[in-house]
Amino acid sequence: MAISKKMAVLGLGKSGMAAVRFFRKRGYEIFTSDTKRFDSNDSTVEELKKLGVSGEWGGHTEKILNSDCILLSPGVNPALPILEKARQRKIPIWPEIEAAYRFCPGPIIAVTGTNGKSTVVALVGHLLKENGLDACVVGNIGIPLLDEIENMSDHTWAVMEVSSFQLETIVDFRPRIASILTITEDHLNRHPDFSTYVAAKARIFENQKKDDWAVLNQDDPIIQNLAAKAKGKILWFGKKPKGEGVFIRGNSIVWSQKDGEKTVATFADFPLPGEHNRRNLASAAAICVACGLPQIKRGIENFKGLPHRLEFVATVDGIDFVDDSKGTNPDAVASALRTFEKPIVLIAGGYDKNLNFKPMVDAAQGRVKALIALGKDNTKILDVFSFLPPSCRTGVSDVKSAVREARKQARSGDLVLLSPGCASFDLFHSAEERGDLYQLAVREFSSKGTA
Ligand code: UMA
Repeated sequence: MAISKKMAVLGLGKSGMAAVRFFRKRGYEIFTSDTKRFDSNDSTVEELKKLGVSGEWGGHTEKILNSDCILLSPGVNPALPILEKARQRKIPIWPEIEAAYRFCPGPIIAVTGTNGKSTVVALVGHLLKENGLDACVVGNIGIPLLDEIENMSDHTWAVMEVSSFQLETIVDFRPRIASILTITEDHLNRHPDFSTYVAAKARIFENQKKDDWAVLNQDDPIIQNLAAKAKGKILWFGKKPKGEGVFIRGNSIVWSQKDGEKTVATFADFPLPGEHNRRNLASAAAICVACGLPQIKRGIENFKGLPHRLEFVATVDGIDFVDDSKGTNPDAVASALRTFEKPIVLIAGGYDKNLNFKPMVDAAQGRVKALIALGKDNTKILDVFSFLPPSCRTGVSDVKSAVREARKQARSGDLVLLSPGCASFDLFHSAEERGDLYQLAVREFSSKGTA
């Protein structure tokens, strides 16, 4: 199906604006719609004016139905009543990644999972480039594919992080390689239940053909169950080898096939800490194998981790401060906590996505000595950490207070870890802003001796 020339774009963040720029340049008539009330001098409005694009602010009205195709930004819930009307009128509704897929000149590697996907796509992109292939890293990591298409050729691998929000409304989106890394609870404020969330993730290989690859985590029972739906070839990765696949064996990652084993990579010089990062490298290696790179000769040692993911900030009075602001679900916090041997003062909390905190509370036992709850409403998180004495549980609603209180609880040799297990939208614009403010507060504290 060709894309219609009359398009409504819902949501004017990164994805929506990438779509507006891309399709306007190609002569499409575009109507934009956003729930936010933009000021007339807002830079988004200014850009739309320059592009000659009209729009409505403060809500999505029936005006969007006067189009032949509706493009959704990931943050827009496809269950909105106005979109139901669009479906009744048989107006196609596509996520931005569907449109991008149709214009993408090169093969797509799509990576999803509850945790690890940004690190894995960054790692795969880096390893492909270091080993002589052309690649660009795009998607939920923060760069819409539509923004990169003009820089790509048919030899460029689009290494794309895809979220459940982006996958839930795909139509023909077909990645050459689809990978699911982990599935645990997340985003239950948007998806009605866990099984709907899992079903959205599983759509990643729905349109694959028999020569495509599904690269799947063999250690995750939910992903094992989904494998029956894969239509392409399956390449397993994991810790406990069962059959053929790419597995962790001691300090190596090996590709095990019927006719023997080959070493794909070793962990010897891998700079990222933690068991979960070993799994991230194994899954990246498996994806590289599926791309036709059976041995990773370069790039492991010089991979820089991503900002706000176990990012070391400073040591102050013998206390290490670490920023894991992108740890936005309980499972991510559990992985972060298991990475360190030192006693931890944990800064956690924020916008609740209706998730069960049990994984982080289990991992916190014997590791976390004090909790600083950072959020607008700290009731739930303070409550689930009730195994700590009241003097070791403090609620705050700004980052400077969080750092100050954490410093009071910590002793030399301890570690202060910001790993919220929640979204940031109650107090911040984004997880990045939360992490940046934390790093600033730690640095101010280290220079002045006070937060
Ligand atoms: N909006 C509406 N109607 C709605 C909801 C939102 O008009 O019903 C408007 C908002 O007012 C705002 C705009 O939509 O103006 C924001 O759009 P968006 O939320 O889709 O955000 P983008 O800037 O387009 O960023 C999106 C992803 N955001 C979400 O999935 C919420 C980014 O992932 C992604 O990096 C970017 O596209 C590029 O692909 C962020 C994220 O939090 C990092 N992702 C979730 C996660 O990783 O946990 C899934």
